[in-house]
Amino acid sequence: MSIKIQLPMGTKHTDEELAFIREMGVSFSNLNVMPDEATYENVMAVMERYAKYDIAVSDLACPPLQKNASIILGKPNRDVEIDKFIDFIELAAKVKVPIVSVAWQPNGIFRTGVAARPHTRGGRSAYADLKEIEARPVSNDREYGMEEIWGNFHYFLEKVIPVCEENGVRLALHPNDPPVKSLGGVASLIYNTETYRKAFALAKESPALGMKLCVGCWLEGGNQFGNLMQDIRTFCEQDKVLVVHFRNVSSTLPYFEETLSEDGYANMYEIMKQFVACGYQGYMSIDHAFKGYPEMGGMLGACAYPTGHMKGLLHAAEIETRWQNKV
Ligand SMILES: [Mn+2]
Repeated sequence: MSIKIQLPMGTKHTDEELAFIREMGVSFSNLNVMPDEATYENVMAVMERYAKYDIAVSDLACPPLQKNASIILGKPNRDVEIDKFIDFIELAAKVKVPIVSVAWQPNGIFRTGVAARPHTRGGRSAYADLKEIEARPVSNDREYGMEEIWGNFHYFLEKVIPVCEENGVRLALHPNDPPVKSLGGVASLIYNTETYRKAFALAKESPALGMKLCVGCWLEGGNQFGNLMQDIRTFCEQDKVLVVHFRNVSSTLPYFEETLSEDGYANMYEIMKQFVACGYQGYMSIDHAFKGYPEMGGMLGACAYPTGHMKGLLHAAEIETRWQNKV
């Protein structure tokens, strides 16, 4: 058993794209399903087609439910949206995919832009300047404070965790990105190790709530987020890590660029070795790639090099760890 490499995928890949993914030796996909496609028949048809290319679905996400402003901000229609979330969990169970994505980000990820910056070798990549982000007006009708946001999360957990437990489905909770206390006037749920612990405690330590351990977010926050190496060990030991986002950045906040794995400030080989040493056997993806070029495979083409680099680091880490264990 080894760490399982995955790619974020949609439902409409061409045969050529699926063949390209198979050639990379990537056997798992984090499948994004839009609400109008979220039926048993549709998802099964996609999974059966992908299976012909030896690609299994490791986790499901429905983007409008994954980051749902009505649920997160406690809007009057939140029960309707939570019911849709519950339907999606039941769908995941029916198609035998045991992980569903969630991120408590009503306004998505905050970045200043996507451009070629000093650390990206001319590639167009996302970057964040906290000064610019903090100067923006509120993103919603008003500001939402910490207690209210946690209250809404608690309300969601009480309805959804029992359904997850009954169906054998686990939620993979991603941090708020960038990991700061509030974004666009909305208090962030997860911006450090302590807030993850608080979330797990609120779910009464149910195995139904796990995490997407986004190395990128940890690195953006640096020590403000937590001790990455120690957190990898602790959360692996507690079986909380369902998916890893293996991503590097140029520096910690207040300014960072999303870089190639080998160009950021962190030593990604040491990080990979820590996952291997901790016996992590779940899923791992590059999270984000550069913008790519339309005539060179677009986003999928842009994912190929960093995915290959990540596989190389995994391969080397496994050999080195095995060798060390023998001596
Ligand atoms: Mn991430």
